[in-house]
Amino acid sequence: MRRRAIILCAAWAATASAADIEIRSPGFAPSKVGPDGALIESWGTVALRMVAPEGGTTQQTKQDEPMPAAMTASRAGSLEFRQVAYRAPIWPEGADVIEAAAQNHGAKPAEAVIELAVPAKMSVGETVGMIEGRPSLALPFGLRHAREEREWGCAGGVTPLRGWAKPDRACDPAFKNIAAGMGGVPIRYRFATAPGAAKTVVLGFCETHHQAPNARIMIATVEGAPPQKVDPIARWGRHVPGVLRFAATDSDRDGRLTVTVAPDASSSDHNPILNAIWLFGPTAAPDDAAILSGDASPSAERYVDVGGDADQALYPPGNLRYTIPLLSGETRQILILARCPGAHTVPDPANSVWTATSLRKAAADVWRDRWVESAITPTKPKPR
Ligand SMILES: [Ca+2]
Ligand SMILES: [Ca+2]
Repeated sequence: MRRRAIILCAAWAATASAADIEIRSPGFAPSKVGPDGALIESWGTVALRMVAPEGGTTQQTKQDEPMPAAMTASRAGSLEFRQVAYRAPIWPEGADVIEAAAQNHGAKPAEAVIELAVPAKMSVGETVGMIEGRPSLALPFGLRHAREEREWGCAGGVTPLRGWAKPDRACDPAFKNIAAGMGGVPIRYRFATAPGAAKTVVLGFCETHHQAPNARIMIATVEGAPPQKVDPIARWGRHVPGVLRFAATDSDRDGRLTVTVAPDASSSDHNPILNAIWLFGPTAAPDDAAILSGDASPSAERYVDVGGDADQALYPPGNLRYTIPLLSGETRQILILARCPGAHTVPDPANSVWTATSLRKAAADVWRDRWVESAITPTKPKPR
């Protein structure tokens, strides 16, 4: 299946250049939109495609006003899938936007299946896709995608930092690599267990950046146990590895234990960190000294060097699919944002206030301002 998708993408790439449409904000480097509506970024290509019903036709037009945009529409049976791609000049460096809508023109209810094609190297979490540790794709928010989950892994959106921590004593090597939730993203892991199972979960921390307490304060939450607030400097000191223990239970009996480390509201540094995770049987957990030294790690049911080579994403790589039921005449919208040239990140839709309406208005406003400016300063070249 993936092989077929790669071949199709290659065919697009070979034929796309003649028809690519440029989108940009005034004075910024453009991105390209392929003939299927795909956003072609320096880090890879993302595309929304209606894959069911099959056998549709696609048409595309270029728009110059109120902002440069590519309009792509596919029709299959009674269903229409429309996309508008443009650059929104949002803080700090802009983002490329696809506003899409699936509409049922038929008299009966129908179902659209929309595929979000992403680069093979993209790690896709719950709200954001990462390329090389950088948020690069904001996923459609409020729409559930069908996802396979691995036995355990990180739910995504966080940045692994190799060798970030500098423990000042001999300890388990897992303390050195970390994951950081840049911009306040919670660090979340899930572990498969028997439904309702009890475990002892141990989280390892070692703070190396801050020197004084009250800088990085986090809330560690493990399913079935009371949350624990932790300020690693106050509790253990700088460069000192420490552990927190939790009596965990799969309290919602879904066969998964959820572990989350989030910034506390009082924290001036909003980026949570996590160094290591151990899972032991409920009564089999060794003492803290054995865990800190690394002696206990081989006997753990699960031992995670968070941010290390053997760490893994909860979700396997690959394209996402959204199944959208539509009543007669109904329209459902999908919004994705992609990291554009020169940008270092893309807003996380879980924390972002941007909507399709406000993004489109921001894009149109920046071009209208450019028109006004060129009208009162005739020596400046007019925007295309
Ligand atoms: Ca659970
Ligand atoms: Ca680690």
